[in-house]
Amino acid sequence: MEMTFRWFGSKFDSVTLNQIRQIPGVKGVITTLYETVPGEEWKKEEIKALKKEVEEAGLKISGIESVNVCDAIKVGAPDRDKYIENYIRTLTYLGEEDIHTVCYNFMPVFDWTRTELARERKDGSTVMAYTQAAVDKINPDDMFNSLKEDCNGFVLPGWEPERMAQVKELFELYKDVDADKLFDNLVYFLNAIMPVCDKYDINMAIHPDDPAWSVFGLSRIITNKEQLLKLINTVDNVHNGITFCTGSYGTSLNNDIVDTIHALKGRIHFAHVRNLKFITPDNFEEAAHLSSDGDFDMYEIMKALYDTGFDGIMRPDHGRMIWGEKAMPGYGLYDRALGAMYLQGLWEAIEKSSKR
Ligand SMILES: [Mn+2]
Repeated sequence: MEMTFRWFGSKFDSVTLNQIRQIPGVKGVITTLYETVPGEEWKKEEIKALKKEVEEAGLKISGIESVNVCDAIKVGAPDRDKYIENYIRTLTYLGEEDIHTVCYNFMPVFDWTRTELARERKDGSTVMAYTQAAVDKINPDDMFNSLKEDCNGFVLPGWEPERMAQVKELFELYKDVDADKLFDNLVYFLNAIMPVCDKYDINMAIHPDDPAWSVFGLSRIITNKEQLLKLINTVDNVHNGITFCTGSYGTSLNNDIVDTIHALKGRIHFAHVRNLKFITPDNFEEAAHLSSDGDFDMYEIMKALYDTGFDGIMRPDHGRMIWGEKAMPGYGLYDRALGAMYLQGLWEAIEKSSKR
């Protein structure tokens, strides 16, 4: 297991590479070219420059999160092959720079959805939260505006203002894309990119839909064990793998996280490990990573990863905002650093006790 830390680039992140480097055990970052538009081919020089910046700070690029998949590919538009070609060239450049893990998602219109970005907890920390009742009340067009004030001036991944200005058009684009069609389009995309992934040993790692159910009537296809098994069996190549995000699968209390990790043995390339606290089954908030602060047994989650031989990259996921930090919601330094240490502590204990 390799512990890493997500970093959005010096132009977008309040956290610096030097700070990340001081978190014990963290040697690599998960990053991206944040300004690229989905569908666009990444520029080789920009990848090289990013790599150089990270390496000069004494770190390395452990993986990319994300190379986003554009809507033409997701809806299966007539011109999708052109965009798949761009994606393949991007993967080629990443492979040439010795980058071997790429996270992506196949969610229509909205990336992850939260209804509050700064819910205050008893201890004064703030966390992102989700209430189905709030989603049911809101018009999707207003979703972005309702969150904007709480962004602390940062651009949220998947919620870029240019994209959110076109929400109506996006809904129109997806209106005939049911779950079967979306799945077929995902398979078409994966089959097209597997040769380049084989050539450069790139592990594609799909991020689950968050929350793990349909929001605003849009199709969701990566939400549970059955769907994941269907995906890895349909494109049965080790490079077609999973980002196991506990805070996303865990949004549905019907999902057995530990059992799902066992079922996906060998195909989890990237792990996002975080905890949730449920107020009711459809009202939850993002807790600290510590088991007792939320509803997940983090020891059992880490043990399942260990027992299935997980040797990929891991990162703490969304953290609380604490100690007066002003950062992108979910992506401050302090609580994620605490998370990284806690998860490494669990891992060390599991590893040592299993070798006794
Ligand atoms: Mn995640």
